[in-house]
Amino acid sequence: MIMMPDGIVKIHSRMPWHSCCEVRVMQLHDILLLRTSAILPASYIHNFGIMYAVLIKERSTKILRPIEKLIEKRKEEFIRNNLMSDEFIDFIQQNKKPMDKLLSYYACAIMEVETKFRVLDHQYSLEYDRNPIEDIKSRVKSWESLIKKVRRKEIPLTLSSIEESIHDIAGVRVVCSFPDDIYMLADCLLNQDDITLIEKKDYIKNPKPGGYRSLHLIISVPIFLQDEKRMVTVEVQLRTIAMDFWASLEHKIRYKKNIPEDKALYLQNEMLECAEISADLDRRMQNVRDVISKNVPKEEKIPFLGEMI
Ligand code: 0O2
Repeated sequence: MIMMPDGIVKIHSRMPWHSCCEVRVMQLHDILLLRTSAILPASYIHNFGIMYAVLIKERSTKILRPIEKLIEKRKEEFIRNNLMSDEFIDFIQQNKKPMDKLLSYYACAIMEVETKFRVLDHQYSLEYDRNPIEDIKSRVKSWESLIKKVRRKEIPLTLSSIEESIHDIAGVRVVCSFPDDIYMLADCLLNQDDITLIEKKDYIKNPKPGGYRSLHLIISVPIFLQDEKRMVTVEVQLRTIAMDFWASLEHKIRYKKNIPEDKALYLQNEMLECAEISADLDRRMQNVRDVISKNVPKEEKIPFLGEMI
């Protein structure tokens, strides 16, 4: 069912509803009473399977109340019988601790990767008197979005398959000053002998169709526990301030679900154009910096930590 402007509801269906003049569309939280404005010819409906109806905003309390009560009752029964059952409570108790443990490994891996970037930023600022990193934002994927991804990708609900198949449970986002800094930092990270590159996606050289730009690295990093060394997967996203600005706003807009169909295309084109403008801004800022750094004499190299001893 698609909500059109001016209250028209477009229903895609193969049902021979042409004979009805009243259609009830039931949703869990809402019941809409629809009435066709005109009975369409049967051939039209059979050929295209589409019927237009006018949404009448009247709600018949007589019909709604008993149905709403019934839905509430069913919901309560479901929760009581399934979510509050002994079996379900046992399942949660058995899996919660291993799951919490697994997520804590990802939190440790984030600390390792963040430290690596902070060390690089520190060294760079000592050597070149500027910081290539503007900001580092990290997160362990929330339970909710992890479960959603497991469901979407039809991954078996076991810890080992979650660990194997989902690579962005730990995410580190590094916001850089200039595009060149992205590749410089990525090379420095990947040259470290404890880092293994699993996958590289360069959405800067090959932006996504919507305009998204970032360099994604899926890496494996060791964490050292009391009596074991574990390799943990981390997704590193490297982007400039301009790329981050665009992606953050696009993310917010994308999750606004009620964008009317006629505006969606306009917004898509606008976002694509904004992505081009911000990429151009990055190129120009990079160029300005290159011009300045070529004209300014290189400062005397300051020894870094180990070199001073
Ligand atoms: P969140 O909330 O940031 O975690 P995947 O689904 O990860 O297995 P995919 O789609 O190939 O497979 O991964 P990709 O393309 O590397 O994208 C993963 C992440 O990149 C996303 O995570 C976003 O953070 C970011 N991303 C990718 N495309 C876009 C985009 O078009 N716009 C924005 N704003 N971000 C994007 P999640 O899990 O989608 O979301």
